Amino acid sequence: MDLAYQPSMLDTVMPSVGPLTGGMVRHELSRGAWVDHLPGWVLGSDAVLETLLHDVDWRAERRKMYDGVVDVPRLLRWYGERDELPHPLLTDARRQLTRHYIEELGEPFVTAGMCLYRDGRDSVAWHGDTIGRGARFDTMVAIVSFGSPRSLLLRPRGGGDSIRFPLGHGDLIVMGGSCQRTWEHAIPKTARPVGPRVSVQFRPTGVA
Ligand SMILES: O=C(O)CCC(=O)C(=O)O
Repeated sequence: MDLAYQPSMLDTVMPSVGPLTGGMVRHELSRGAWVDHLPGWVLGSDAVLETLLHDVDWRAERRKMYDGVVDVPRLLRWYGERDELPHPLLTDARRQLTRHYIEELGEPFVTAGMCLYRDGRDSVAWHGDTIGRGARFDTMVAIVSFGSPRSLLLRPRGGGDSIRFPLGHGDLIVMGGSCQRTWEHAIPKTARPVGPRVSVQFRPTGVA
């Protein structure tokens, strides 16, 4: 698998996360959903991306569709509550997110779901994270993005205009409130020549 990523000449610092206050902007959506967006939260993202691309045992999945079985167009890896994350920056990021949101969320972020979009043909279709508690209760999903910029689209469940958030190297987006059950999100395919992108999603227990 060729996962060449052009590192940034300026991104040579040790991986670290910045403050979660200041540059973060909350976008109130509708029906109690909101999104917090903080571009450039992680510094030194090249080193983290390098580890994610080459040290994670990415898994391909297949999904039943109509009368056939198709490849899921992205690779996946799930880290449970007790699993060691592949880069210490991610453990620190999860800790900082928990510290920042604990009053509003009422519980820590514990799991880390990871997706590798190898190029612009990889994508995820419209969905909410409603397999677990997100189907019935307000919750949060915090996503840190590494690698080539891709767009995260959000639209109200049942129809309506979509909103686009560009997610670049080291950017943070947090979907909160009723977002998983009243809105849907997607990463569409793109014809632009893009390199790999890894999405790291932190969730509380029982949210998937
Ligand atoms: O790639 C992303 O940032 C979004 C991932 C996502 O929506 C999911 O895996 O449920």
